[in-house]
Amino acid sequence: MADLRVLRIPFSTNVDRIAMAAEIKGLDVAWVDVDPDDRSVVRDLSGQELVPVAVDPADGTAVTDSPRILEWIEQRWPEPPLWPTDPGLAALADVFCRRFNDVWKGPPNRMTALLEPVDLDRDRLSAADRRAVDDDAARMRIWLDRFEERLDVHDHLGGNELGICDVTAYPFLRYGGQPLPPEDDHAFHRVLATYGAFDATSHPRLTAWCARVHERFPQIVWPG
Ligand SMILES: N[C@@H](CCC(=O)N[C@@H](CS)C(=O)NCC(=O)O)C(=O)O
Repeated sequence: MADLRVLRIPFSTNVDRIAMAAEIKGLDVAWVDVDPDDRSVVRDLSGQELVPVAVDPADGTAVTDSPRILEWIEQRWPEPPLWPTDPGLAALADVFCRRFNDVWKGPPNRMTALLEPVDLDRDRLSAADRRAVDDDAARMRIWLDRFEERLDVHDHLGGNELGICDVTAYPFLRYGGQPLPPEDDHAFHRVLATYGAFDATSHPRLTAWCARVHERFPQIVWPG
């Protein structure tokens, strides 16, 4: 029997987090591919429609929401740890992840909501919406600089070891540093690729980090 079952759809950033964690832990995952247009199986199992959903095959427990799934995986399979073993560093990692999920994701989500109906053409927005998009674009640019500064001190976002901060951020940040596969037409991913773009000249450490993490998880990146 697999260690866990995970419901997924193609090109899901939040599913990629679980794939990275499972790879670090050496877990055997039974992936269940869900039709993005028919979420009934997700709804029946978990009472909501979003993926990932992790299911414990032993007792059928369904866990939703990638940060909660990551915590559940850490508790269930503690070795090797995703969080730093030092309690102070573990608390800082929690702060980083909480901020990433609750704050960093805000701008690209808001921009997608505004830009998707106009085919990502900023010029077709009202003046107020254009201003909102530009403000969020500026936030994304500033935060790229913060990640770059963070990587000046350490090789990974949470310290010297690859861990929960990288698992949390990489599936999103990578869109800014790698070519988008032509078959990935998610508006959110196009927003990340356009407004979160960086390269070896603008952000050399972030680019090197992206390449390091990509090398560690070659089978996860760009599935499909
Ligand atoms: N907070 C949730 C968000 C889950 C989420 O938004 N999942 C996306 C895929 S990455 C989804 O199912 N979106 C609905 C859709 O694409 O139709 C998590 O972190 O797991």
